[in-house]
Amino acid sequence: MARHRAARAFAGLVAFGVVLGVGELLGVLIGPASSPFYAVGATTVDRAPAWAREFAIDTFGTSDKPALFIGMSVILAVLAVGAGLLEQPGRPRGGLVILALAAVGVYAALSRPGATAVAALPTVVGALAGAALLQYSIRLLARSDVRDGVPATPASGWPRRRFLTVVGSAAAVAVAAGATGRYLTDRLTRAVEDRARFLIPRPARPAASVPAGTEVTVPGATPFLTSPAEFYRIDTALRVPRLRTADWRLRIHGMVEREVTLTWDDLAAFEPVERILTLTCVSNEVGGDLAGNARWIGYRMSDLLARAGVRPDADMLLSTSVDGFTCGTPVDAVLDGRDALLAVAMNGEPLPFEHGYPARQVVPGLYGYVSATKWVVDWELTRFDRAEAYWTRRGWAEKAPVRTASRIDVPAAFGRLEPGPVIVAGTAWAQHRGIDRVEVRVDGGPWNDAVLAEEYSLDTWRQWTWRWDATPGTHVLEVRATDGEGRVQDEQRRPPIPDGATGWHSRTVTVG
Ligand SMILES: Nc1nc2c(c(=O)[nH]1)N[C@H]1C(S)=C(S)[C@@H](COP(=O)(O)O)O[C@H]1N2
Ligand SMILES: [Mo]
Repeated sequence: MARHRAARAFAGLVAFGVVLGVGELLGVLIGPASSPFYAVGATTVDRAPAWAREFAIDTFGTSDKPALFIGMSVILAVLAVGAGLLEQPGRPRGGLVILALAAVGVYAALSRPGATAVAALPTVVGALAGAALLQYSIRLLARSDVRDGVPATPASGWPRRRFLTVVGSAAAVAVAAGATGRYLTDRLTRAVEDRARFLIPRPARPAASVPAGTEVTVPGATPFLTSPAEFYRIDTALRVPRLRTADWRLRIHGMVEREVTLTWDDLAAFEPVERILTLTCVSNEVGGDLAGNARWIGYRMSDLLARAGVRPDADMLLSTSVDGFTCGTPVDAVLDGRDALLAVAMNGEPLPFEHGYPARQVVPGLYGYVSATKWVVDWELTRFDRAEAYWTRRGWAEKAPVRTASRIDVPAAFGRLEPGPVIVAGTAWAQHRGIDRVEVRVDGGPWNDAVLAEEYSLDTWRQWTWRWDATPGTHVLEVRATDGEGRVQDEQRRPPIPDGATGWHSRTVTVG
């Protein structure tokens, strides 16, 4: 049995494929969160320490999920090859590897939000099928070596052919089961059709128009409105939830006068509004691009909450998404008259699935992790001294107003410029306080006032330009903003954890 290394490795890979494929297909019946691959990935994301999340976002950005999937696949492939090489007729040591991993899968599936005992089933059935296949195929391989006590000759090739047929068909079945599982999960939810038929509510008045001069016209500058393709995406969802409006509910409960559950049709009773609002992520590094500005249509969160009647001693709105993510927003911020929205449309379209279809929150002035729950289905009125939200439990601040930030977008980093006049351009934000001043300096020299673009509102970012007479040499450009309350952006360099990065953005350019 020292022979056939490649064949045994292949048998191991196929056995693992069977575990995952069968798990995926059974997951259709029991719920997509019960498929072992998904459950382990999602639990990894939820259990990851804060530094790991920052590392993933810094390294892979919005591709952090594909990166996790690839990482998991590589680890599984190595283990699968190992299991294949370990397995022996009558001694299913590879099968034990499969069962040990299945225990991890079962644990993960059972710890998904709302999981019941049946969530273990896809993993258990898949693992038994995989382990059985591995033992059977290794026996076939052994028989191709020795038949009736006589060493194999080329003539005794039938068990080997049998091995190839069995393992080959199992591979095909595993791939088909996995693909069918994924396809059915998407089809059964019918969310794509639902979104295609979605009727965007029409606000009586559109958002205030964007005055000329809000957007700077320098090539390479950040557009005032972010296109959906450019809008950053940050969330913990390994599979984007696919929720139909017909299945959507918003349950408002906890410290309220009367509990209410709103259906999608109930929303029609509320007044739709349209607003342009800038959303930013606490994980954004100084100079980073985890910020976007969009045109949102939705309902005032305060209108919806009035239905339930918020009791005066509640200070936290704990919102939960359909996949179990939670967010704690100060009740004050939702009720103080700012445009805190339950948004249902973004840039004239139903929300993209990745951005929260069919409904998500947008609250000006607060980082996304404490305010912007996507796929939101539950609002509990509670208190900060009683409840803790997803990221707070993982070491992030319980409250997180957006910090004043500014960024140089043009010229590009480490660009080469001609001496003479150069337009430096960028953006700055301090949502709900506004930007009153932006200054730029060169090589640590005196600060120069940048020209501010037109202010759209306190809740949106503000573009700026500054004309620089560039002289030959290598130079460092730095920027800082002052918010609408007269406070200058914090110079001290701090990492995003626990409540947002601080420090001035700088860019090095070479002239001449
Ligand atoms: N359900 C859910 N909502 C969520 C998150 C999440 O992980 N799950 N992440 C939040 C964070 S950290 C941010 S910054 C914003 C990002 O919104 P976007 O992906 O639409 O840009 O969504 C927030 N809402
Ligand atoms: Mo975020």
